[in-house]
Amino acid sequence: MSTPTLSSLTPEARRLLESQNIELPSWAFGNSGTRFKVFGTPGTPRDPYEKLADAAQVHQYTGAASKVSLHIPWDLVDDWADLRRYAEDLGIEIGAINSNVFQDDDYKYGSLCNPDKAIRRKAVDAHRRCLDIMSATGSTDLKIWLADGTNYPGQDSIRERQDRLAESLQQIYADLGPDQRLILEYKFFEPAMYHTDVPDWGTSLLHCLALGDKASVVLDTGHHAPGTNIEFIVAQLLRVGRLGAFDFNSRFYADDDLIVGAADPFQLFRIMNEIVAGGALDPDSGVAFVLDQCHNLEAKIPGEIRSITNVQEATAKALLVDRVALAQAQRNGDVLGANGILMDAYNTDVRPLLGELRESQGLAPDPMAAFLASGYLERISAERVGGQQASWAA
Ligand code: AOS
Ligand code: ZN
Ligand code: ZN
Repeated sequence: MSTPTLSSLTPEARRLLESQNIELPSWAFGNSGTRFKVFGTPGTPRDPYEKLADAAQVHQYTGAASKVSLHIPWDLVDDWADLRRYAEDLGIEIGAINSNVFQDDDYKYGSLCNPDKAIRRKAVDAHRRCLDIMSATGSTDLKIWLADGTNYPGQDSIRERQDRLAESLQQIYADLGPDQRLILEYKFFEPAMYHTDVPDWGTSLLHCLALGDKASVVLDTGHHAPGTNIEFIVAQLLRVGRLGAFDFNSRFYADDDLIVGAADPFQLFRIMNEIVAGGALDPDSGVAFVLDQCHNLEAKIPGEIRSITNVQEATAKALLVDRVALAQAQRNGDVLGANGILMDAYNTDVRPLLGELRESQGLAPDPMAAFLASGYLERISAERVGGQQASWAA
């Protein structure tokens, strides 16, 4: 394939690439680590305002990351209207609100699935508070990931936990505003080790279908067993109109939360290929592209910039796939021809194209170099003392 340029793209491919927006997680800017050690990074934000300021840097240099997800209660503030204004002044918006019902002692045996009705009510109320925060911040997505599950066979009834989950989700769903939706994430294990209450896309989808049109599945790329064909799940959820959002990251072993596209750029391309083929790249498609990552060793703002450019590269390659020729090869049973068409697109260097795109948007062609030259990291390292951890867990 010849080197692509902006003018060689179809107008539709160019529009889609220009309008691509990837949401950033507030927790990526806080210190994080493993259960062995949390290494601090100089300049780490001390509150949600500073997390937003850092996120705005990522958007300033990439032009493709104008939203920030918040995690509640990690990101609690006194005045939500004030935080919203602050974000708007920075040129960004508040994205999904992530409910956190896994840190209180009360949630030891689960939250929405807990055998104790009073604790289930407490967890439902925590989600209602998230809905209030969404109304105050203009956020439309309530993102639910549950740590619920059991560690030992017989510890609790798997079946009854599903019934409790359905009932709790129904109570939350009933309180959604007209422009709000509920998106339900799945994860095959951890922290529960024997069974997890929402372990896979099928379980999430069943609950979403039972709830109604305003419920969709969140696919976190790190939450699958090794070898899982994630692009199949993408295609299937798009087919039934229930892919609500991605949590992008990379895994080598488990839920590693490394930079998206770092471990397996080919997998990321295959996922974006299904997105493009399914018409889901358009910002109005209802699929939110969100990062869910932690930067334990690397600097956080550059880590997020690299993540955005990795997603953009995979997307640009997916947009280069010659879909007419591919359909023809597929119809003709031309196995190697069809595979070759995908590989041609994957093996194309799209970095010059993306540089050209950024320049056409008034940005520097290399966002990482431009950010590193700006002096922002040095300034926050000198100004901020006592950075906040991404989570309360050590
Ligand atoms: C947990 O493994 C999930 O990926 C959630 O999305 C979680 O809320 C996020 O990773 C922050 O811990
Ligand atoms: Zn996630
Ligand atoms: Zn995760």
